[in-house]
Amino acid sequence: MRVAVVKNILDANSRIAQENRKLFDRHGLTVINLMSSPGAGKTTLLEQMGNHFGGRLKIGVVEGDIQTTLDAERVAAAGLEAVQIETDGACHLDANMVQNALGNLDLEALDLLVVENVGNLVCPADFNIGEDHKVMMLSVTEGDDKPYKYPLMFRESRVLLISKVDLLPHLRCNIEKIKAAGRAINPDLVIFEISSYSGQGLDDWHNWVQEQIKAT
Ligand SMILES: Nc1nc2c(ncn2[C@@H]2O[C@H](COP(=O)(O)OP(=O)(O)O)[C@@H](O)[C@H]2O)c(=O)[nH]1
Ligand SMILES: [Mg+2]
Repeated sequence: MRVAVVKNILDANSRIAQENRKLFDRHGLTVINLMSSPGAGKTTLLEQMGNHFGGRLKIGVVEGDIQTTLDAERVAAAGLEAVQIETDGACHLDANMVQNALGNLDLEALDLLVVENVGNLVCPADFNIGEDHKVMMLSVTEGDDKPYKYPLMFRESRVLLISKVDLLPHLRCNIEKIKAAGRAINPDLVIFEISSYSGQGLDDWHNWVQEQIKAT
């Protein structure tokens, strides 16, 4: 009966995800679910977004980690309104965890909410949280074969951020191979090559984010 159990869990999750979605819509809030393996550079990018958007966009962040409040502290220091979920072992955020965290944010005051999911290239792709866009990050240090090995997240995502491109000269990573494999899995994938260190590609990413902000 394992199949039935899994189906029930996903059904319950999508019901709560719909509730989250209604709440986000009521507040005119754009929501991004940011996913990657541990260490791809999600929190560093959020710090960059804090610096870039400054007073112009009010950004909230839900941080998901198995343990610690370190990431929430980092993004709060960058001027973002942050709340931390400690999953205590769970490898992804589900809609219920996000719903419980939302009470700690002033949703009406926010323009954008970014949920930094637990570092994991597999499980988070299975769980809708009521987001508008799934955005995944793959750093060039992870290797150019990863779209083939972890296709679900590439299929589910609207955007692929290929991160840490400043490191390319030191690696044997073929970025064209990542892009071709990503597009073979998901022809609609929007791809940005970025570096939070050098700043390469961040303008294009910030422009894309700005375009997604709902008119209220
Ligand atoms: N070379 C390089 N390192 C980066 C970049 N972005 C993040 N890092 C480093 O990668 C490590 C993990 O970054 P972090 O943002 O915590 O990753 P997260 O686990 O996805 O949130 C840290 O040492 C960052 O300084 C980048 O664009 N280039
Ligand atoms: Mg992080």
